[in-house]
Amino acid sequence: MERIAVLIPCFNEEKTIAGVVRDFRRQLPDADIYVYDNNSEDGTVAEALSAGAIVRSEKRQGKGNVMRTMFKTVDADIYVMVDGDGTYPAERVHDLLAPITKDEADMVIGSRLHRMSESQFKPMNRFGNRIFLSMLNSIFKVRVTDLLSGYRAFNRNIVKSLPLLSTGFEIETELTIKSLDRGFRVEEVPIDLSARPPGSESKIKILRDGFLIVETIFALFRDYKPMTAFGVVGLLLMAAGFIPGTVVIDEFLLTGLIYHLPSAVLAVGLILSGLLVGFVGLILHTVARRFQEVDHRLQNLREELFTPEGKKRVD
Ligand SMILES: Nc1nc2c(ncn2[C@@H]2O[C@H](COP(=O)(O)OP(=O)(O)OP(=O)(O)O)[C@@H](O)[C@H]2O)c(=O)[nH]1
Ligand SMILES: [Mg+2]
Repeated sequence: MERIAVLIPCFNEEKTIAGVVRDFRRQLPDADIYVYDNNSEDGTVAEALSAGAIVRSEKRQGKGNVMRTMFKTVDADIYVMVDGDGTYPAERVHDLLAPITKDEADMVIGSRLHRMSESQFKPMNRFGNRIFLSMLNSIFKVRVTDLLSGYRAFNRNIVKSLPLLSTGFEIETELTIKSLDRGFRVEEVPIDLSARPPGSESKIKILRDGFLIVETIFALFRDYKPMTAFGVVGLLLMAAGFIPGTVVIDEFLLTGLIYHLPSAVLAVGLILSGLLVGFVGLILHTVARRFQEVDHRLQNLREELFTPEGKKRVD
């Protein structure tokens, strides 16, 4: 019998949280349902308790902070993560769980943007999602359709081994990229998103959270694909250096002399900077590779020492 934990990060969701807890209780009668409150100022805690959830609190504000605490402290075989705003369909949880229980995936994303989904997205959120997705798909060649979904299922292995650092809404981007980079099996299941009920408030601040997500994508690009990130900048610098460079070379070939000394200095400077940046990329690439190997060995070690349920293997 596998222990399932439903994890609900929550901040001021008194209107909807009780309904979410009850819906999941109905679908998964034996699961432990955790509501992780983050300094809510309304009746969220009381509502969650009255609906029968296990309520825990996290002082450090932000969905990322809460998720990291949940992943660290909650003990289960399978994890379901869902928002507390009642916008994700609880009855679809079985479809999210199926690939995990059959051991066909490590993480299943409930995709709101799948072509089979009929989601009630705010136009701005849909637009933002599309932009981030095309950035990510072009950099990392991932083939997910919903990067930022808050409805996911995980097995214990991925929950306990991903090193997550984000504090806010950028955690979902980090989660997706780090899972794919480490070779975890990621699947998507189409789901329909409904709108927040009237009176409940969105916690997303489009500008601030949008910037944070872009920043996260760039940071992951730098750390996980350094050769490409630095290589592109290096090539651009070198290409820029060739512009004054050709003038000088042309002149030298024609006259045997260099009159445009500043152009020559500029060309050399740009090309050397480009080379330098390129080499930084090469070094970081090698370092990142070696860390990937260490990561892989740690993962193997973990599998040798612990069962998938997290019990120590005895010899
Ligand atoms: N614990 C905790 N949860 C948060 C925080 N900010 C947001 N959440 C929760 O994260 C979930 C997602 O937040 P939402 O505001 O619904 O974000 P969204 O789903 O992307 O956007 P909308 O549904 O359109 O508002 C909700 O359950 C929120 O209560 C926070 O600082 N701490
Ligand atoms: Mg929401």
